[in-house]
Amino acid sequence: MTVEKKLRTDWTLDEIRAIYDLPLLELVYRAATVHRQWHQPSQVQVCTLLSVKTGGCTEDCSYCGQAARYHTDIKVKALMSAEEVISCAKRAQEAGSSRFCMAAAWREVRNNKDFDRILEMVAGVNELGLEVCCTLGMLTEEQAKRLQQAGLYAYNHNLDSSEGYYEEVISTRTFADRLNTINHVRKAGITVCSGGILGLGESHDDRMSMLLTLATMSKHPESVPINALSRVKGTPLGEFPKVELWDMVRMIATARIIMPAALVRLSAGRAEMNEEEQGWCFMAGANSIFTSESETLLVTPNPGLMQDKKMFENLGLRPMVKGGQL
Ligand code: SAM
Ligand code: DTB
Ligand code: SF4
Repeated sequence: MTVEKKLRTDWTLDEIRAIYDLPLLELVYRAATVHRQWHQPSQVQVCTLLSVKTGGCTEDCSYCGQAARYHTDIKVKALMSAEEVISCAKRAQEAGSSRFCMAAAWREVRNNKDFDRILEMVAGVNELGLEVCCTLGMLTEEQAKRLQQAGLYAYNHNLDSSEGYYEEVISTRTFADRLNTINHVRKAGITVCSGGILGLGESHDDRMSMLLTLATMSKHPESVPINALSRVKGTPLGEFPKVELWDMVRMIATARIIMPAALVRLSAGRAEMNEEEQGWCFMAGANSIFTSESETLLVTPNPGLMQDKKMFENLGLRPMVKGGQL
């Protein structure tokens, strides 16, 4: 039987709610079915994440250990050299990664020497044959174009939460600022990576509303990271409760059903999950993870490469090759 594969960008909140509120096992079954219609379920994209500039950020994102205003133990690290970053990307590729994401603790990109160095990194990583991604804060359309010309494949810019809850979490920029940057990225012909975080004190309605914003963009983001808050001592959310597994599973499954072609990335939070828990997330339609050589995402723990290798073996998963969709 051939299944009609159609992407919808006209979802309503009620339709999303009807999916999100399904009994959990029914929801997972439906998401796993959609996953199999659109993807090879044994393939998981491995995206290596590197913090190229760490800490000292001027923003007040209340979840983030890199915001200068909170008293955390994080060590500030200036922008790395292009050589260091490119050799890290080479090692990631040798370890089976097909995508490389460079993150900087910046509010926005400025047209200066640091940006020139980022462009050099993008070109170097692209030359290796990896999908290159960056997450550098806000961008103008002009800057997005320069990144595209240097070889940037994807830009990560998360909505983080719903429009309504946004100002409870961040006061130094707006939800509209976020959407503007995403539009600049789209206009420059770069693929969009955008998702959010669970565990910021938001309601289920906020989670559905964030999914609605993503799923009604004129084009769905090509990748959707779902992060569980990684709690950092000293931040306003440092003592918040751990996100429940079933909340992650529910969010991933709903994202998979409403944005079937996207790579849904099981992002922050894996260090606090065992293999069985992560297995549920893959069953619910997650098909990408972040890995890192340093066993940290940016400043919080992430499983090591050997641990992930063992998990892939146990779950019958293999790293996706570049551009690898059905
Ligand atoms: N500074 C840039 C920005 O905020 O757009 C890029 C880097 S920033 C660390 C990238 C994303 O990581 C944030 O948008 C947020 O979704 C996620 N993130 C940051 N801290 C997190 C935490 N403690 N737990 C989970 N996700 C987090
Ligand atoms: C995303 O959605 N998650 C990554 C990446 N994009 C840049 C970052 C997660 C950060 C987790 C907390 C930390 O280590 O700072
Ligand atoms: Fe800065 Fe990004 Fe952290 Fe916000 S999430 S404080 S913008 S590094």
